Amino acid sequence: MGFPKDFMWGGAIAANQCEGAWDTDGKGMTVSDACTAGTIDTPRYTTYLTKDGTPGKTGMFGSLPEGAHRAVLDGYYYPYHEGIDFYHHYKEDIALFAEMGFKVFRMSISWARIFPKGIEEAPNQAGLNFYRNVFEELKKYGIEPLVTIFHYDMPVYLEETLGGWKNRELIDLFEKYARVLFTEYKGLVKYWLTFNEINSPILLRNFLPNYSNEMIQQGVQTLHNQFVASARAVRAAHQIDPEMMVGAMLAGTCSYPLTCNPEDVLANQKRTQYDFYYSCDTMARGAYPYFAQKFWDEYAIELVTEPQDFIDLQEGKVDMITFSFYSTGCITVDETAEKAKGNFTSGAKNPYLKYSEWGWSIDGQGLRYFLNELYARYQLPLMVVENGLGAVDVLEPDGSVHDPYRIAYTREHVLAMKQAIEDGVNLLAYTYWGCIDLVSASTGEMKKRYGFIYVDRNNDGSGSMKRYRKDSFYWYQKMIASNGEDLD
Ligand code: BGP
Repeated sequence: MGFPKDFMWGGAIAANQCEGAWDTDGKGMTVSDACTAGTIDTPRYTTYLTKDGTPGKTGMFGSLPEGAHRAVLDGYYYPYHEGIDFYHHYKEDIALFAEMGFKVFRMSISWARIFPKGIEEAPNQAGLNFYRNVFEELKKYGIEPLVTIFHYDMPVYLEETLGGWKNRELIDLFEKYARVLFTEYKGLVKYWLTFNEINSPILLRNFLPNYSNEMIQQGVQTLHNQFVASARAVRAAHQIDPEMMVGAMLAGTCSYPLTCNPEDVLANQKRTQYDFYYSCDTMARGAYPYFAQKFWDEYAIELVTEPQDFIDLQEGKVDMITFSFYSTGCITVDETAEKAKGNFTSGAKNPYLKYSEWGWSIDGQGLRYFLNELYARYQLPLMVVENGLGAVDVLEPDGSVHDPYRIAYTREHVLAMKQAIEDGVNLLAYTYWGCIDLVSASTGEMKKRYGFIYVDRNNDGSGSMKRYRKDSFYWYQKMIASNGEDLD
């Protein structure tokens, strides 16, 4: 028992949070490039110039005034512009991943490196070459790439000129982009994920203050268009190379009822249906679930669809289900219950769990529970493609970093996966999030570090970009060598 011999251990990153080189080799501007840095207490902003050239800013999820364009302004710091400069350090970084014994490496492709605006006839050769070089470097060490096609990194042109994912034109553009990738990297990349945390547009309703009905309308339409785009990509991948396996990737919004009050139990069931199963059922079963109509009615959603969409959804069912899992939440009808944060999980504080420095709960057993729930429902192979602890690390003068908290977090989740496998779950892979320190998506900080590898880079952009092995690096290496048995 325990982990199967061919279990894929590894790590995960995303293009915008790592690559840097934001305007190099013909890459177009993406929405990430106009995102400033924040902290746990101060928000990140999107900066812009209005029609008449006046500079302005709005919250990361806010909308721009009519006619304004995202712009890089003086006086702001944009952490994604340089990231951790993976663009120029990938060989060194991959050598370190190989040293830890990675079998798989999850990364994303930036659409704007391949199609700078998103609408060009022909792809940008320099962008295609960059990713080819990365995949070939991985192959040199026998590391399997697991590639996310869209990870929160939209070409600005598509967002501003076409109106983003609420415009159905993006479905065709995405299919074209995905086909280029499948054709170009056939034989090099077997595992693909279409959209990172595809359920996220509707999750925002749970915690953004001022969340309007118009926003949920847009969120649900965005999701529909992305489901269809994803299904078309799955079908294309199977046509181009039947060996390819394409997965859905969702934010793993695992939650419990806060109490055994049946009202809490029902509230949690409904939350899970809307937040997770609505998306996962559609992608895995090829049709919207039975409660979708109720969800649309509740928010007075007017969904724009075409008859062919439903055929596409049926023909483009995913081969596997993958998800991010950081923390769990508690749902209750009691409005006075103490609130908690989390990665898209929200709700009340769980008195049985510890919380990270950024206020996210730590819940290894939750992962075992969630894996069992998903396998029971879908009987499709699963992958945990994001899981990790963001914490403040100290680089000692001798270049070491002592991070027992990260080892403890990872140990707890590895053990939970082992138990889930022993329960009978078919789990293929584990890619620890932020296996090398990177820019945090929610806060834009470097200080919130996930890595087994420390990157000398600070919140204000200072630092040498030098890489250092943390204590967790050696722990993960030893754990992989024992295929999940040696957790000391
Ligand atoms: C997920 C995203 C990742 C990653 C992670 C950790 O939602 O898919 O891109 O950043 O969360 O979040 P953060 O960086 O905010 O700590």
